[in-house]
Amino acid sequence: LRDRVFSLIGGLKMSAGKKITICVEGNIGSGKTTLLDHFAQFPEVKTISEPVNKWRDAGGHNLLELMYSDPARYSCMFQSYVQLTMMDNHTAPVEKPIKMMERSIHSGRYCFIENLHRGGLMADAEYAVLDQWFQWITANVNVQPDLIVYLRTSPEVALERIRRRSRDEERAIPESYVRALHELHEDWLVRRAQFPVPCQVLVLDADQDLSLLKEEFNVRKQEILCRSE
Ligand code: DCP
Repeated sequence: LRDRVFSLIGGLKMSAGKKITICVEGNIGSGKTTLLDHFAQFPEVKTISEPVNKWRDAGGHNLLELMYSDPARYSCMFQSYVQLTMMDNHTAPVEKPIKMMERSIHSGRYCFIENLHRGGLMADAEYAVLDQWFQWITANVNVQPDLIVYLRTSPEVALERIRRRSRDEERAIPESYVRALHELHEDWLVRRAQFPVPCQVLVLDADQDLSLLKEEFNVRKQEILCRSE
């Protein structure tokens, strides 16, 4: 099993006692929370959900709402807070051998900040400042994942799930926004077109119904957790 896991992961080096960080990535609505909830049952895993509740209540301010209501005005403020809360999650000490996080500071930079800037919703100067923060953090703080699990969806499925769950703040998300985010995830993690991929990537087909996806998580649990024993 150990050999199979290592060959599937493609050379991920594990030494006894080393703690592993897994980041779960994918478009909005791809099923990241479902994967994290599923893995929370395993004793060797500490799951850290995305700090979306912090984003909805930062000193009494709903930053997510502000960002969607006026992205040109608030997206820089919002993404700077995302970077802070993601850095907090990356550096949070855990007792268990495996930390599983929803998203990362990397998708914040390469997918969301990039998308907002390219879409004309973030000024060049704001983009430059956020990028310098990102460069400083990645050079000076340990925000390095050991494995990314990419929940790959088609934009249509992501849109359908976003509509179905109807989170208040996300009602006005345009279809083009989700499509553009899809392309950026693909550019980053599959086509490897422009930005550095910080670690090994495991791609899962997340278009399937979430109950089937849970079965796939079970089947591929070893691969995802990449335990050494
Ligand atoms: N978001 C953002 N910028 C980021 C990260 C997230 O604008 N750097 C936004 C997009 C969503 C909300 O925050 O409106 C939460 O997005 P996620 O895709 O990270 O989380 P979900 O709960 O949508 O994931 P899933 O449905 O896969 O569980």
